[in-house]
Amino acid sequence: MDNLKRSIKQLENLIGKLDRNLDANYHILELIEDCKKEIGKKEEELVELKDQLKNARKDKEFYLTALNSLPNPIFMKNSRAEFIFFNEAYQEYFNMNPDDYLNRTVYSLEYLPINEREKYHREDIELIQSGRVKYHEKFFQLADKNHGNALYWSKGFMTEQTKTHGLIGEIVDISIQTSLKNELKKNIDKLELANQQIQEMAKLDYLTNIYNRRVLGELVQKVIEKDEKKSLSVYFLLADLDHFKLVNDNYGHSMGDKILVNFSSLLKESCREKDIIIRYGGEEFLIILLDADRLSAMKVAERIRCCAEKKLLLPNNCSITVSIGVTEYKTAEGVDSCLYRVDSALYQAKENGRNQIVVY
Ligand code: GH3
Ligand code: MG
Ligand code: MG
Repeated sequence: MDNLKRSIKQLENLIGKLDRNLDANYHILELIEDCKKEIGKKEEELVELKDQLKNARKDKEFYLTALNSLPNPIFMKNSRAEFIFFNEAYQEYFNMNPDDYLNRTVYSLEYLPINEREKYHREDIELIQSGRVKYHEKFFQLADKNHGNALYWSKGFMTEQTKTHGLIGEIVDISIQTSLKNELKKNIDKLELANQQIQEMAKLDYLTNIYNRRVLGELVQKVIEKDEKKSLSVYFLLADLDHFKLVNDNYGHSMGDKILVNFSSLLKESCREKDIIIRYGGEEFLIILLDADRLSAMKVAERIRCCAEKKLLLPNNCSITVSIGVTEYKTAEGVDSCLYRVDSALYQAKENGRNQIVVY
């Protein structure tokens, strides 16, 4: 522009010195005028371009500042899948120097195994071409040498006017959420275990530590149904300590408790592991003999009765006796109906004078 102005000045000087015909001078003056107009136009265009450049720089700074203000690591790649931008959060998260990676594709990152590099590069190219989005959870080696659990998100795109392809990605660290989730899972597991233990404890009698009658509904039905498939039968025994009220009255409640605990041990000793012993009421105990027959059930009942007579002794050496009702559980009759029958048998044993067994 300055050169052009200088040339015009020289021309004007020359014209002043020239002694030629007027037509030629006039033509030159016209040319000079055109040039001046052209220069004016160019000057205006230049001012406009300078404004545009200033605005573009302002915009660039604005968008860069915005991207750098984001707390999450952000990166961008060009149409050849080469890194062209990392925000400050990215540089901090990975403790990296952008100059080491700019204008390089993931394929050229030697520290990654070759098969991973190939895979990621292929993915990048595919996303850039298709404009698709990719989203997955990933473990990263972090600046402090720890591993960070993060959500990795990236998307290909194309600008509308210039049809330029690119890719933008974001990393959202979820290490805290992951450790909270793991912590929560551990606590839930502990709670579930505690809950199971509570449920098991709720089935036990606080004094004798054998089952209480809560198990009747669920456990007994289940066990009986399983045993029904066998050729041998299930037998119900209902044992009730005789004149137990007198024990409490004469020796106190704690002596009564002791007898109840001793009787529970005695029952356990007299039965097999698979049989079910339940404290059915205060001094009433239900024994369910699995895989038994009439003779074996009577033998067990008699063993219990004998043991009580011999071992369940009071301080005055008198024994506490037990009356027992015995009955067979009939296939598919239901627990309640069997209980009714065994209770009747027990009642009969009491009626007959106690310290005996009655089979119904
Ligand atoms: P029967 O021969 O007719 O069965 O007479 P019994 O005295 O044994 O029967 P009764 O039903 O009249 O009395 C039962 C007693 O058992 C009354 C109650 O105080 C006592 N008992 C029930 N549960 C407990 C307990 O947990 N501890 C103590 N120490 N006594 C209990
Ligand atoms: Mg009794
Ligand atoms: Mg009773």
